[in-house]
Amino acid sequence: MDKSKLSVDPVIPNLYRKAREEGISTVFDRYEAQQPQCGFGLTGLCCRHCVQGPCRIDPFGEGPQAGICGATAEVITARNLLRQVTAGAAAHVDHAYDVLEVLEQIAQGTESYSIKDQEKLKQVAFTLGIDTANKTEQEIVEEMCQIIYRDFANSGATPMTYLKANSPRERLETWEKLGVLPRNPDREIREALHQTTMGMDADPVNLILKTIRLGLVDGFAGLKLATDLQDIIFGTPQPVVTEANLGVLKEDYVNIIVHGHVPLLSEKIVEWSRKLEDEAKKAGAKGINLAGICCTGNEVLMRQGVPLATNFLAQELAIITGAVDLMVVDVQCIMPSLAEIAACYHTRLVTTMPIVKIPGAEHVPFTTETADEASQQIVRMAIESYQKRNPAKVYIPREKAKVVAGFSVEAIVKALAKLNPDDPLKPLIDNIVSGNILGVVATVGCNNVKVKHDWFHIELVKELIKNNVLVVTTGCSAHALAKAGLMDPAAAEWAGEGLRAVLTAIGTANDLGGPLPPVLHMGSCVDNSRIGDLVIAVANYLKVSPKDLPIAASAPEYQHEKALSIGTWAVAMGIMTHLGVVPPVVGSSKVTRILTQDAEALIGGKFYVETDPYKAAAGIIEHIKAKRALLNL
Ligand code: XCC
Ligand code: SF4
Repeated sequence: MDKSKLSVDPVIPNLYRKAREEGISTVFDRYEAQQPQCGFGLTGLCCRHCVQGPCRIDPFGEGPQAGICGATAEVITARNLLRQVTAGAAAHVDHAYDVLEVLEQIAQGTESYSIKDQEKLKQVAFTLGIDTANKTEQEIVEEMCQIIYRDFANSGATPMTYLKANSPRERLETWEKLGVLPRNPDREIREALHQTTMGMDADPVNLILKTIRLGLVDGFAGLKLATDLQDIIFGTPQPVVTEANLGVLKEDYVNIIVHGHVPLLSEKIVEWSRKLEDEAKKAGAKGINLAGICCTGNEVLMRQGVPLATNFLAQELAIITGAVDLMVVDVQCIMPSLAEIAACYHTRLVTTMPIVKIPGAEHVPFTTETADEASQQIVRMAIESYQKRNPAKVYIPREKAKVVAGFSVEAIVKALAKLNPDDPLKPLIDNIVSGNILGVVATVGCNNVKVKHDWFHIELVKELIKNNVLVVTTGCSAHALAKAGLMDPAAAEWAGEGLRAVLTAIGTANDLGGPLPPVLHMGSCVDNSRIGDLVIAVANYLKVSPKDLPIAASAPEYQHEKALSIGTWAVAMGIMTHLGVVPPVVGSSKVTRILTQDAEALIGGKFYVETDPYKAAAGIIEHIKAKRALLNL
């Protein structure tokens, strides 16, 4: 494959060449081998929901217009989308549930984890209506777990408590009117799978409404729940200074990469890497160097300042450096190819979860009970592995960028409070009103090999900040922007005049000796809930609905089903959500029209599909201006 087409990340071409020279194929090569990809799949017109199929609908109207059972293009595409969104929601809810179980174990006295953020505990307790006066920490945690477990046990029609407690009234009313308020999240996931089996729902509108409901399941029983509980256990992020890109690997250190999503594992690896530093030194290394890939990378970056190694699409190339002594993974976005590639080097690949095993990898079971033991074992495995590193196979790129990150809502409010201690949101709102900040856009989501790696994220964001749009970011989008230097305060130079003035004012008030970066890193993909919280806070302040704000979301290079469910949640929140990759629904013009047009009148948000970053930026800016006009700004 032509190297210049792969990525805009400067480390990729050399590593890709190294892989080729060593006879290793990567995601880029396998993508090429898949061409041309199936047009029925691309447009969502293939159904395999029963064994009479697969059935395919001819998008050009010449061949079959119905599956064997009679399902039409609109039924098949809507059903497929609902299944994808349900899978995405299931991944996040399962993630949150794992953290919930640990919170319960903390109340029961486990020694593996503890409560790090009492403040957040109280704040979440308050939202859930728990009276914290005269109660011990343990009692509060116990009561909190009971309330949350009740959501999962609820067998009736009562909407999820966690959603009700965290949503603005106007949104709740809109969702109720549409009949999309979720009940027990597990039940919604089960029902959606049932609803999409053969011979069930054949009404595309009903299927799309269910899709929105599953988006809300993700937003509140997945994202919001996971983030809140993780903050309680591991602390709420505060600004950190660190670095991003594979240049953070170090030649004379034991290099450990954490990859996956749930901080239950990665936080422990951070802890034990620090504690076992001396053992690494005894083994001849200068110490232990940790770096992160994908969202678990974001989690330990936000809370521990651990540098980012790289994002989704370059996970294999991290191993190709020959300098990774061990990569430990938990769940989600882990390419099965890693084992085969690690086998070409001294790199040890370690899986830890019962639902993620990869032939060729070593498996160290990780549970709350074994957390410390397993983490020590893994770090020691890395130290052993370091001694087997083959210097002849090592190539560590030099590139890395400075990163200022850690912008939880709490951190943003704290920074703004330096400008106005009594009314911290006011400076932000005033600057939006005055037009210094035209609007706010969240760029989120993955890399997708169909898009030149990181290119869409970076080009879109450069256009936005140039036009005074403040950008907040999470996920692999955050990695892309970090690597491109957009989280270096110096990048404020690329911002328009109004935005730059605001960033400088906040930076100066906080004694940063310069501006804030124009792109604020708000965390992992579950941390999209932080963006939701910020949106709700601003909307409440202005006494409007989130749907009225001059804001938008964008997933420029998304690939995962989780991105589809997050996007659906954002639309349900009333936010226009741009997609840079065409979703597999265009086989039905009706389904496409509902998602990209009609949805707006129903719920305030809609999807906006545009595969050109410059046109997308223009479209988003136009949307923001229209929203400003409606608010008389
Ligand atoms: Fe995975 Fe979360 Fe997508 Fe990156 S952004 S490819 S989901 S790691 Ni979440
Ligand atoms: Fe074909 Fe209908 Fe079976 Fe789908 S459910 S595979 S459209 S017969």
